[in-house]
Amino acid sequence: MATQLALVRGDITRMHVDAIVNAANSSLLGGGGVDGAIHRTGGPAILEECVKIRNIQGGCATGEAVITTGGKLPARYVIHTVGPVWQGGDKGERDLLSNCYRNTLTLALEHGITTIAFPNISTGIYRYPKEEAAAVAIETVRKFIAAHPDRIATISFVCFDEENYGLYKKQLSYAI
Ligand code: AR6
Repeated sequence: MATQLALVRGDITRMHVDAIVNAANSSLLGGGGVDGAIHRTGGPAILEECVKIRNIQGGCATGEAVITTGGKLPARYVIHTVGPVWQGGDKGERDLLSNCYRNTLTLALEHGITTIAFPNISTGIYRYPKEEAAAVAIETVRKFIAAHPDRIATISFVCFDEENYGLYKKQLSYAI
């Protein structure tokens, strides 16, 4: 069973998958954008688990990932990862964003997750240029799949805005 890459336009909180990914901040206490939408729709159980994780490890560093329940979401789990704030591109942003995708997928494998949906991490409030962010996301995911063949059934990229959707559509059509 080869891993499928899927492109979806819409709201990630509606995805019926094992896990959706949250573009969180290092406090893990919620925020705006997709983070706000996930906590609003999933309810307080998600924040309760985030607070427990904070109490154990003091939040989540940029590029790292943690897992909680999906609460009332259709998804069973939420994997929270913290993307880099764009600071011009010479502060390690590329590697940090790549770490988000790789560490999230590693955590997914550890939990037996076979269907997972990513938002366009860092491309909203954190201002990472969308075209570069899409390239990092797709390249990192493709490398992960190649290194872990047949472990994950479907990886969806969920684009909330038209611009990201168009960029992913174009970039996903290129051969590996
Ligand atoms: N479903 C899918 N994608 C969404 C949704 C949604 N419901 N809502 C927004 N997006 P952002 P960041 C897209 O700002 O840049 C928070 O306050 C949005 O169009 O959510 O990583 C956190 O707590 C954009 O393409 O995350 C952090 O403080 C993408 O999600 C900070 O924002 C990411 O935009 C993280 O900033």
